[in-house]
Amino acid sequence: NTRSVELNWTSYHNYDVIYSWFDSLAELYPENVTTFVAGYSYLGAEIKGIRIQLRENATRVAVIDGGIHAREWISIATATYIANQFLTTTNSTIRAAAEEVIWYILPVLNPDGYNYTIYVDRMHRKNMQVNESVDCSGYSGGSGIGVDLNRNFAFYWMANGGASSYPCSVQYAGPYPFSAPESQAFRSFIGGISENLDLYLTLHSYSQLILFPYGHTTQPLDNYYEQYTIGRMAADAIESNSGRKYIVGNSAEAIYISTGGSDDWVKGTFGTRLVYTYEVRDTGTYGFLLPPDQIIDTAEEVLASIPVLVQQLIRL
Ligand code: ING
Ligand code: ZN
Repeated sequence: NTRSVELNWTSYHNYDVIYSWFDSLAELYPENVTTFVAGYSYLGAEIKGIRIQLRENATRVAVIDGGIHAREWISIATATYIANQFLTTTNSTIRAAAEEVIWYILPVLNPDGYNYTIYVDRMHRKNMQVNESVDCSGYSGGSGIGVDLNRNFAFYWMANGGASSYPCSVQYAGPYPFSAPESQAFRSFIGGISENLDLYLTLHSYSQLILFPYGHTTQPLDNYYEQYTIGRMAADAIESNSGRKYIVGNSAEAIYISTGGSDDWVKGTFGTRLVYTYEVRDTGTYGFLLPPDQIIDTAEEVLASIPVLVQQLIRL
C-alpha cells in the first residue's frame, strides 16, 4: 500500500504530484474511481487520466481535459479541482450533475511542455518534440521546440489560417496531422469512448471565453444555436457564481480563424453534441501567470457551469 497523497489548490503542482494523487483517489474510492493512461508524450511521460462514475446506471459520457498548452497552468489546476469536487462536494446541484455522467478527466495533455514551463521557460506553449534542422534564432514569434498540439488534429488541418507550417511559430501545426505523440494518444483514447461521448470540455487560458466549433469557418455548425444557447447559460452560471463575464461564440468569430484544434476534431469526427473550449481567467492582467490565489475562484466558477451543461444534456 502506497502512502496517500493529498492535493491542494493553493499552488500549482507538477504532473508527478497530480498522478500520485490520482492513484490515491483510486485507492480511496475503489467503487467509483479508476485511473488510465491514454498514451505517452514525446519524452515518454504518461498522459494519465481519471475515470469517475458515481452511479452504477450512468450512461452519459463526458471528457474534460486541460494542459494541452504548456503555459496555461490554470487549466490543469481547474481540471483537478473539478475531479476533487465531483468526489467530495456537499453541494447537491454539483453532486447531482456529477452522478449523471461517466467522467474522464485528463488534466495534463502535454506533460513534457508543462514540466518545461515549470523548470525552464514559463511561456512555452507547444510540446517538446524536436523539429529537424530549424534555426529560430532571430525569430521572436516562438521557439523552435515543439508542435502546437491544438493545431495538430486532423480536421481541416492547415486548411485556412490560424496555424503555421513554420516550426519556429508558436502555432506550428506539425509536419502532418497527428504527428505528435500527445495528439495521437488523445485520438486513441477518444476513439475508445466516442460512441457515448456527449460532452467534451477542453480547458485553456486566458481570455474568459466559452468557444465552440468550428475554428476554420464562421459558418454556423449544425447545432450552432443549441451550442450557443447552452454556452450562454453556462456563462450566466459563471457570472452568478463570481461576477466574471465570459463571452460566448464560435471560435472563428469570437477570436480568430484557426484549424487543427481538438474541439473541432471531436465535433467534426464524432458529432459530439456539446463541445466547448473554455478560455478561463483572466482577461490579461496576469494572463498566463494567473496567481495561485485565484485557482479556487476560477475553478469554482467553471464548476458552477457544469450542472447547466449536464442538465441540458439530459433534457435533450
Ligand atoms: N487559445 C486557443 C488556441 O488554441 C482556440 C483558442 C480554441 C483556437 C479552439 C481554436 C480552437 O489558440 C489559446 N489560448 O490557446
Ligand atoms: Zn491554449
